[in-house]
Amino acid sequence: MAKLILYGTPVSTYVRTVRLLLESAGVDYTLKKIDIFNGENQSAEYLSKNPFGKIPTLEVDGELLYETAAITEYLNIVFAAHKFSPSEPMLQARMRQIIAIIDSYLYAPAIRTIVIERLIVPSQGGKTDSDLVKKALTPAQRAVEAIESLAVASPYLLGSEVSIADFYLIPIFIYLSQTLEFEAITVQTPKLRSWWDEVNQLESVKKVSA
Ligand SMILES: N[C@@H](CCC(=O)N[C@@H](CS)C(=O)NCC(=O)O)C(=O)O
Repeated sequence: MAKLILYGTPVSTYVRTVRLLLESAGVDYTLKKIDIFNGENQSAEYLSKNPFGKIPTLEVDGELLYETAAITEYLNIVFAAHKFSPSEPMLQARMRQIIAIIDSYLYAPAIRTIVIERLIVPSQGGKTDSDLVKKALTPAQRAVEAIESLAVASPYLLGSEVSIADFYLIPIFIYLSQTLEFEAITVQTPKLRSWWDEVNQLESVKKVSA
């Protein structure tokens, strides 16, 4: 069995995406902490693994792989026999489309602005910038509503089987659901609300959130 080392901060949404896949596939791995809050991700040592200083990075038997989409695709093929990706071409394209929407349009307003301003800044003694949060609301709503229009969400985003798209959206909802804005962001997305009620009960979700 390959030796897997996952570098990252356990609270990171992208690290959680990879961990959800690893846990769901029952694969053994070591999580090596790289702290993005104290700048460890910008150290020369970490930049030699990932020149962008982003987490996660996966090491497979000494070989380094970064970018969550590449990591999840590799793990899904090698350790899960494609289980977390639909075989029907349009559904597979929908999975990639949802992932791209999360990367390009949801992560920034939802995590970098709303979650950071509402949860992280106050936890460090700072004051939420309400104007920033207000500006992020419409783009976050637009992205969540786009995902709603593509999703089956019964019980998983693409239907009866859990996929990499779920592993991307779950970590975002773990945090968004703790913000005051969650109600407004999901008011037009009833399917995603019931999806969230189901998936947040999964053992793998409880494990990566701990
Ligand atoms: N495109 C990267 C994005 C990863 C990413 O943005 N990770 C965040 C944590 S969730 C990070 O490394 N933040 C630290 C920073 O930007 O300095 C991927 O898909 O892996």
